[in-house]
Amino acid sequence: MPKLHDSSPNSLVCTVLPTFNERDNITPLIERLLASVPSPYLVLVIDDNSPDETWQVVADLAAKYPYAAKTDKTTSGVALVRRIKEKGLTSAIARGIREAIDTYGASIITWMDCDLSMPPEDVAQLVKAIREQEADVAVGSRWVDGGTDIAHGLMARVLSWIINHFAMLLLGSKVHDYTSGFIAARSHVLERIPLRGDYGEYCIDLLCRASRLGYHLVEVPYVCVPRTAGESKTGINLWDYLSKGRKYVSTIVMLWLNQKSN
Ligand SMILES: Nc1nc2c(ncn2[C@@H]2O[C@H](COP(=O)(O)OP(=O)(O)OP(=O)(O)O)[C@@H](O)[C@H]2O)c(=O)[nH]1
Ligand SMILES: [Mg+2]
Repeated sequence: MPKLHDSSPNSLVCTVLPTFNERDNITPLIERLLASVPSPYLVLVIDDNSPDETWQVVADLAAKYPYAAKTDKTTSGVALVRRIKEKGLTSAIARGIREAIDTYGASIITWMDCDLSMPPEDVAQLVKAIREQEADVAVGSRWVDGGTDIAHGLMARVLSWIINHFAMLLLGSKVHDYTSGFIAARSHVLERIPLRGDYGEYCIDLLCRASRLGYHLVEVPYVCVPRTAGESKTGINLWDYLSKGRKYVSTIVMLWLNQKSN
């Protein structure tokens, strides 16, 4: 499929939505995305056969808003990948990136949590940062002016502060929210830097490697708000946070030790 220049307003933007048991969040999330991100635009859900049948809700939305790029280049729509045998956040996003590029020819790819903690309307701001500030990667950031986190308690915010300051100390302070998970990037950047890891540590790894390769990273502030439906996959107690935090710390240390890693 021919690729239009990344910055062209006619080039395809694709938002990859990794879902596991997000039945009550997915419809408002997708409808708010479709209402706020300019066409041509594709919402691509990668669901890991959720027991709550999120995939069925998405299949209905894909029938209601079909993505018809082959016949109409100005269209917006929804598509679904239902994975039966695979599971995991990073591999789900990676699958979405691959489909977005290979199947649909997207030139800008974004992704986010599907718990409505990241305001869907802010995706348009990330895309704008890529198109208008000529960024290669736009990072939704809680920890720059205008951003904050009102979703998490003190313990989670303190741990996030410690991990992000540790990352800035060892990996550089071009980014203040290494664990954001709310990203837009040009496709060629993602083709060059495949995601690595199991969970949120892929984000630290991606942002560090993109920065080391000289890509232009910009941060766009966003306010992280509480999930109102469904359950957190990270959990809420100290043990859950420490077990995820341990992977984040080891990722930072490995990247620091392998300064030339990319
Ligand atoms: N496809 C897929 N998606 C997943 C998997 N695990 C988590 N997700 C999705 O990844 C996103 C992040 O999960 P959340 O439950 O928000 O967890 P979190 O952001 O780490 O934790 P909170 O800070 O409590 O929100 C959500 O959209 C989940 O549905 C998985 O194994 N497969
Ligand atoms: Mg979340």
